Amino acid sequence: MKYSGAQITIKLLQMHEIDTVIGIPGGSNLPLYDALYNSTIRHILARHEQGAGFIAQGIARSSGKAAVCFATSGPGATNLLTAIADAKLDSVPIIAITGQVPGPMIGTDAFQEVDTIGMSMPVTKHNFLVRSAQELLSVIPEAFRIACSGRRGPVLIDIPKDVQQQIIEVDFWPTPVPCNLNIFAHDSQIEETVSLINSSKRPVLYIGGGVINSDASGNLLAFAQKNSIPITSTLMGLGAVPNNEPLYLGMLGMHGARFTNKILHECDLLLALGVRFDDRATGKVSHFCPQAKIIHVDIDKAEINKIKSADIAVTADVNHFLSKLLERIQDDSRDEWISYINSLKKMFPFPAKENDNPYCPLNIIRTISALAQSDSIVTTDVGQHQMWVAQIYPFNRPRTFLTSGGLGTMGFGLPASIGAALANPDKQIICFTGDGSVLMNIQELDTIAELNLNIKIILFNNGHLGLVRQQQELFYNKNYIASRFYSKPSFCAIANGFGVKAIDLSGETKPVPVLSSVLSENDPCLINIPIQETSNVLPIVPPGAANHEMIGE
Ligand SMILES: Cc1ncc(C[n+]2csc(CCOP(=O)(O)OP(=O)(O)O)c2C)c(N)n1
Repeated sequence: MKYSGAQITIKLLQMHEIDTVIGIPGGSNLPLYDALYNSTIRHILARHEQGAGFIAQGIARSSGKAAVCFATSGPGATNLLTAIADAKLDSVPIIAITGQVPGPMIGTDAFQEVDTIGMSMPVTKHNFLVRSAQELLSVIPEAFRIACSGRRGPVLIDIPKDVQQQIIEVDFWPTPVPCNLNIFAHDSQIEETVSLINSSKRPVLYIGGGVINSDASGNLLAFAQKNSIPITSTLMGLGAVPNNEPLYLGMLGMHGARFTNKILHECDLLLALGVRFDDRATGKVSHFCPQAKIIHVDIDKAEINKIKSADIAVTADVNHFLSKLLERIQDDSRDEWISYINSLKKMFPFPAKENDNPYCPLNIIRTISALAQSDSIVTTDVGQHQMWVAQIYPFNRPRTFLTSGGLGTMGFGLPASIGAALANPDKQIICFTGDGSVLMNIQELDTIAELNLNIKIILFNNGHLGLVRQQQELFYNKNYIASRFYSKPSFCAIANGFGVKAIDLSGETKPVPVLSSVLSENDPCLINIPIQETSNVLPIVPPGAANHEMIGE
């Protein structure tokens, strides 16, 4: 039977179980949209391609499966780039399909022509410029295989318009290729690890996004509990360990609790699983865990020995590694180490001072988490609100905290919440954002209104780019420049303008009943919450300092 390149693309997406595509049409990808018209795939019209990329990320991060976004050539493709770079740094499998000017016009500065391949090369795991409709039959399955195998990541497929329109006879359809996660440790590495653990008196598990990506939470917990090893998590690993687990130490690093960083400073063995020793986690790297031997396990060989040399370096799937370790590790209660840790927790509690102001940021987050459905998915933007959520929200399950970790992209939260809602239609989505970040993709309120999604946007309104203001206060002699908003936009009026309900808590002395009522409803709502501009995220590791030198409460 005869098919156009566009029809081949759409049929292959269906064969890869893609039921939703997010994007914006334009001249160079209209044949793809025309093929989509006759398919069962649902199309979500984003209001900006960056929004489309983050909506796709929301689907991929919350489901663990690849998600697809579309953009036209030129500005459509450039608008996607930030979301693609963000996916690269956080290992998120998205497939970005861009239209390109027809093959014969490539390189002529044609209308809406940019070198999408050249620009996306450093921010994708892989990219393809498709030269013929026939090539699509191998490129699309290969794109899915690459995005989901090993360390996941974004793949871009640039399809010139003439390739989308080319008609060919297709007699044979390729079957989807299974993703390859079968990267296993050698038995000798497991034995060496067991022996290091047995000889350690003060071990700590340092876990990251790799634990979530390899679905290793169950084995991680069983292993940690069997041998009584405390666990600390990076921003990307939050949710992998239930918050109420006694062995859990919370997040480490720049805004971790003081006791967590102290414990790491004193540990004699660091089991680093699915982490990349990011500077936000390690602080001054030469001073990170100075007394510890290091076992580093990651599916990406390039991460091993990149920042910190490992005593045992293992390129492997973390879940498989933990399952083997669990078989061989002995029961141990580590009474001395655990009671020392408990004494440190008491000596340096987090938060240092309790505060009964309902508008204190940590209290707002506590209130929301108590009122939200227990299986809610949380997204954040980037700034102080993101760090407060990371510090205190009681995450209990993997894939319930979606945040821009590596790239730290303001504008992530709102569109990512749309993706989470699309992939989890029965769940409530809570998006914590700031008055700076929300403006960066505020147009997606229109998408939320159109789809009537169960998203609650919790806007921490401090009239500032809060995290920048905080840095200027603490490290730039209070030279406040470009961190204050002198305008006072009505975010409620803006939300209403898009058709989204909104509530303003300014002047509300009893916010809890109001929040309780709003969170019990199923439609979208923006909640504007005034917070003091002087609230800071503490404690904090000053730039260039070691984690144990953190300052603040
Ligand atoms: C796209 C982008 N531009 C700039 C920054 C630098 N930056 C980091 S946090 C921040 C302020 C965020 O302000 P807001 O969203 O209001 O959150 P708050 O810190 O007040 O909670 C800025 C400008 C960034 N992370 N992303």
